[in-house]
Amino acid sequence: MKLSKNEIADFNKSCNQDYKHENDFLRSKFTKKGIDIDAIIKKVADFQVAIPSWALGAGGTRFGRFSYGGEPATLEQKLNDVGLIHALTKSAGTVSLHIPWDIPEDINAIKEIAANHGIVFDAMNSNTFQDQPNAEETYKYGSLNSTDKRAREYAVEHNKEVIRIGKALGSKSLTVWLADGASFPGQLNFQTALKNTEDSLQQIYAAMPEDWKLFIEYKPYEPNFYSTTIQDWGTSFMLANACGERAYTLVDLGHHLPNTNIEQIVATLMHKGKLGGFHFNDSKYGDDDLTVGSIKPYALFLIFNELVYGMENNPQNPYPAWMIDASHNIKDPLEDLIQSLEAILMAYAKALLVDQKALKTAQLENDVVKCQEILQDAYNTDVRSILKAAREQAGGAVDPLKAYRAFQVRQQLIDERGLEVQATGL
Ligand code: PSV
Ligand code: MN
Ligand code: MN
Repeated sequence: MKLSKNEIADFNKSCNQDYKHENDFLRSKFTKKGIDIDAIIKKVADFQVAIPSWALGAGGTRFGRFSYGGEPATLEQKLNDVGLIHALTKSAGTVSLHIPWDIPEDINAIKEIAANHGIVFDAMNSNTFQDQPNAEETYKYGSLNSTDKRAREYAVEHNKEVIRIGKALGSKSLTVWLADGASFPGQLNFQTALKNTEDSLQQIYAAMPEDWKLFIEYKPYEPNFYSTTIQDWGTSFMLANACGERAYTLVDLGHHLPNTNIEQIVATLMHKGKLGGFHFNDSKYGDDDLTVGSIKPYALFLIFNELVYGMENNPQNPYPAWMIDASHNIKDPLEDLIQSLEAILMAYAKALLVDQKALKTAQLENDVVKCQEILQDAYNTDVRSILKAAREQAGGAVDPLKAYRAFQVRQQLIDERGLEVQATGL
């Protein structure tokens, strides 16, 4: 199914228009501080977040998986689902594929489907954390860090294949996340594992086209529970430096030990020009991959405050690649992704409302109370009217979740695809 512009425009007419008055109020309030609400509406409308192909079906835990029905079984169907989200929100104009789950049979046909939905291909993801059917080498004891040279070569070759597919699709970056590590003390020689990972990443980097970027993702634990070879931002940063200028660190919100100050990591990386990519999700305990903003929205705002500062003040840092890396066990995945996009844009809009001039003055005066007031004045502003105006201007739905339900999207997908299909993915 596809949602047309006219259907969405008609839906918008039926929506409550109060948000326009709310924006008038915000204009009068923030203009006094020199903050331009219309410029913020435009920035919010322009902000695009990649949807990962693996988040479109119901995820699961190791205890079970509960299908949602109408899930996409093929890459074509996954692109159609991203197209639906994009039509409604106008902020999901990119997709991130995972190889080999998403190997395109006909590259041109896939490109055409994406183009019809106004979607481009963001970072490609390689998968060396699972053995595929008929695999010649096993990743049971690691991939890029394996003690077995053939397994390392096999994993490097897989990444080269992902680059080849990505190049044909028009992608410009590769994200490497490794499960490599050890489950028990003594299993790995840490230094050898790190050296092998560095050598392998350098080979992958050398195979990338000159206009590509390499994103190195870190994570402290899971699936290995004693050590992970790329455990933290420092290790990722070091490896990125060892690869070269176009290698960067990728921050995934769920990949930190409890209470880590992620906003400070963001600031440090942007200062050094090395924040390449960002995966959004939320968590209470570990890498929970919950809906963005569902647990710690203030932390998300503080992170966005640093991202906005970095985007405005750090020309040495490239514009980061944004992606939602979430998993949906009991919610309709498309509804969950719409909620995530809303949370991301709210945090972004609030960060754009921070009175940077006043904050700088208060910081110089060491007026700690005022600093907090300035941040919380922005955070406590209801910005939903800004998001509505941004979507309306871009041709999306004023209220995408309401529209999704009004158009009975899930039921139509179930009618088209059936109840039992299962998407490939995490
Ligand atoms: C595993 O933790 C993970 O969620 C990483 O965050 C990757 O980005 C994703 O899987 C896909 O490989
Ligand atoms: Mn991730
Ligand atoms: Mn993860």
